[in-house]
Amino acid sequence: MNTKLAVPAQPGFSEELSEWIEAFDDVVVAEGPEHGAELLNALRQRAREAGITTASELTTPYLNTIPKHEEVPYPGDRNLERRVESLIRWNAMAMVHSQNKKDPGIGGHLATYSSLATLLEVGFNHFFHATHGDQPGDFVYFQGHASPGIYARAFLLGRFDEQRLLNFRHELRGEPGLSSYPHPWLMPDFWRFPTVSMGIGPLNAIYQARFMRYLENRNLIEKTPRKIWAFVGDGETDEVDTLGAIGVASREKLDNLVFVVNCNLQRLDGPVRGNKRIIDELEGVFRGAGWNVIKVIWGSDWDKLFERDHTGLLLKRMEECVDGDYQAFKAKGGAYIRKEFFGKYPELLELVSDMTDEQIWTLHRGGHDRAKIFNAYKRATEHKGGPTVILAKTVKGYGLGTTQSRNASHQEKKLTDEGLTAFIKQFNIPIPEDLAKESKPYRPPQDSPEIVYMQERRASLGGYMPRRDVPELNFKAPELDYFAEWTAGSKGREVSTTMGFVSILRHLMKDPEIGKLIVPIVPDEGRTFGLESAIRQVGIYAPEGQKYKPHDVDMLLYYREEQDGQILEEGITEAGSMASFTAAGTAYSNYRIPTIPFYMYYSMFGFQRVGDMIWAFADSRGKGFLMGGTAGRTTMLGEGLQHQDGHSHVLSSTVPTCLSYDPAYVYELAAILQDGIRRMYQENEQIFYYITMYNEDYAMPAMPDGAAEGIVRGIYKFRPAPKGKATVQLFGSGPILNEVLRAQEILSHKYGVQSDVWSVTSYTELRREALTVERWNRLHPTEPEKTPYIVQALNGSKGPIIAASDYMKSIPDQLAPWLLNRLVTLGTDGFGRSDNREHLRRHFEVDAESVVAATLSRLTRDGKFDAAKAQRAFAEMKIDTDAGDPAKR
Ligand SMILES: Cc1ncc(C[n+]2csc(CCOP(=O)(O)OP(=O)(O)O)c2C)c(N)n1
Ligand SMILES: [Mg+2]
Repeated sequence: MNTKLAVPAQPGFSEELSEWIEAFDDVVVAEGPEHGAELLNALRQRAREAGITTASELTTPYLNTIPKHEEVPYPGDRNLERRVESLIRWNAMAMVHSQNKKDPGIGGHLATYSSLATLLEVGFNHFFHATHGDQPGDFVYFQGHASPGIYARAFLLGRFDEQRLLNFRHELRGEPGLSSYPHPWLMPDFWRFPTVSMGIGPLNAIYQARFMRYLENRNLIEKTPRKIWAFVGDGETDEVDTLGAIGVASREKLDNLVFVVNCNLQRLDGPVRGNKRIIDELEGVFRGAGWNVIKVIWGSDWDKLFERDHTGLLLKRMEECVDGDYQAFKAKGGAYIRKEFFGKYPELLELVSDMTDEQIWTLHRGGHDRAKIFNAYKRATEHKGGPTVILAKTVKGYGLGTTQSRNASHQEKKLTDEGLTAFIKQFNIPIPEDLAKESKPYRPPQDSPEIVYMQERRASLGGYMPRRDVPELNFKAPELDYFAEWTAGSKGREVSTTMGFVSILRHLMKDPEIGKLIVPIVPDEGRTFGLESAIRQVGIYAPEGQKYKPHDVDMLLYYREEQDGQILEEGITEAGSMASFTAAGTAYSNYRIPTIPFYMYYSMFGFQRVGDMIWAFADSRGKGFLMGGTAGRTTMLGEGLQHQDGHSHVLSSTVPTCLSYDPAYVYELAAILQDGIRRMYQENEQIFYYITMYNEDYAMPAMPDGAAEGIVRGIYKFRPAPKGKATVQLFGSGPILNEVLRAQEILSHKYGVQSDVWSVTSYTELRREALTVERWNRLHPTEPEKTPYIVQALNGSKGPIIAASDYMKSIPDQLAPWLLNRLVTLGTDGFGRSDNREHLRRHFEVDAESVVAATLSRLTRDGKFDAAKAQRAFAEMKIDTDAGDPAKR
């Protein structure tokens, strides 16, 4: 076929089709490739109108998305920026290297940052705004393993001195250190976002972008052009968390979001997609999800080769190679590339015949080329109507000599002496060889052109980054009497703690001061928790409003979606909901708006499902309330093994800043919420709450006088023995408190045993307090001993303690060290079952009769109760003493 296009068409088309192709070629030659694209789009649209289906392509040729002729010139001083970058590279490498020399095994990474450096530098010099006027600026989620480069940059800017740099991973030596990875908990004025658990960064970034829009649409913050940048590893994209929510970003048109995937083609063990090309795969995935995709594959030095190649073979060869080949090219040098890549076709060999092996080896990938990166970032920031992903091809371990592009690159922490001296030569670091071998950090004087340039660039973008704000909140929490309606009890009406919570939440949302700050979050479980009225009250956030007429519009509680709706109805995604909770729970710092999130969810699908995100939330110094609904292994009836949660309190106890509560009554809940809002937002404590809520209805008593302190500390006496002095103490939590109260009656009336009943709202907080006191006592053996609260509370109480919980026995057992062999625990260890509460509680041995049986059994062993009577009591209560252990069934 005769064509004027440089690339010949594949042979084998019929004569008629060849004519069509020729006509197309003519259009492209005469009017340019854009016109060719327009023509195709028009044809595709026409086909659609005619009902003709064509397979649409999600991938484009293995080339840069932005063609050379559309590039704008680079605005920065390339020479100076290259020198700055080299200095950062040196210091990042030097700090990791020297730490591992003096402290073998301390770790750190060289190869991630070395692949990412230019991608970050273009951002730092030209894009990452620290502020937008008086508003906070862009947010950047850095790849966690690239932290050495971020520290090295801060060092050059004078934000850290050399000693601090050399305290990388030495955080416990009486001097300020540098944390291994981005941890706001450890460096609260530096890092904003913990990213190092792969997948959490990109997921949180998407929901951060969405939350920013939420705050704008609700007029809580100004609309600004600020962006959220997430730097993501190509290996990291295998985490479901990384790609699982990309549809949210396009659906909500988040053009404030830019992903940069650092496609260095490698992960920890080896290639990400040895047999394929990760960039093609990601292009298809993101484009399919509606993202704007910009590929930055080839550096400017390839442009000349493309210009000279009139055969189309260069692209053909590029598309024949897979990532395993590309990795080998960068590991094995120019001669190898000449032979294996260009050598496949004589025409390609000819193309590079005037280049040395060295020149071939250093042909750059797009992710190491400032101009290409700049153009991609520019397009990304100007793109309207949706998120952008930049797929940048880089070299893992770039510039690290024999460490470059090897399967083992990720784990390398040191260079050889030769490697160090080669490094200073390659990157032109002006230090003598002997200091190079000591891997001495190097910072030129503050008035050197490099540092002046860096400072000037950052000043023009509003200041240093990363940086985390720690603003004054000036927040006044409501007093307890604000919750009087709920501390007064339900006057005999049977309600659940969940219903009580929802009515408190609605009350809070109506508050003229703090109402607007409340952020209710729910993963398609609103009806489960009775949120219909709240939906009607404040609406569901929907950036496009409600474009349809809801079928239930005539009803009082219709499904109301609003552009400024307050409820984040996330759909079935606990991970997405947790990401929203994270954005809202850290807004006090990120946006200087102390939003108070309440995330209500099925307690079973919380800590065990998104526990790592909750850990990151704590690291982020997040605040707010996790409300674990449908809680309790025996209270959540009917749903069986996968739904009945009897262990989330075990998991929540592992998070240092999480305060866990298991209230029985609405007044307890009110007291905990009041105290929580006060501590987090008024006292500015860096804590958050996990509170379980149940769906069992019963009459809510009024708050006993003086109970408030005990409720928030974890225990108070709810009902003393009915007749005379108690010889037994009964502990109950959540709805099991009612079983315990029934047990108290049975024990008194039937068996003449008197007991006090205590409500234990938090075993975990009681244990933490006791541990703190115990530690103090241990460290101060000469001072008078202090007494833990649990011991003080029980002072003077008599007899064994029978503790019953809808959670595992290990929850009450947390207090065993302070209860001196008095404690007998009943809990719900084992897999759940589908049945009603009565049967479930009998099965798990936490019903009133089981509490009575446990009490009589213990008294019998203590010689305080007659054995034959105990046996009769067991029979009366139909206790099956041969039943299998529920913990093992
Ligand atoms: C959830 C999780 N799993 C595993 C790791 C351990 N890990 C750290 S870095 C890494 C490889 C990263 O590869 P990639 O995402 O491609 O980043 P690169 O370093 O290549 O830029 C792994 C497996 C982790 N940090 N988090
Ligand atoms: Mg990688």
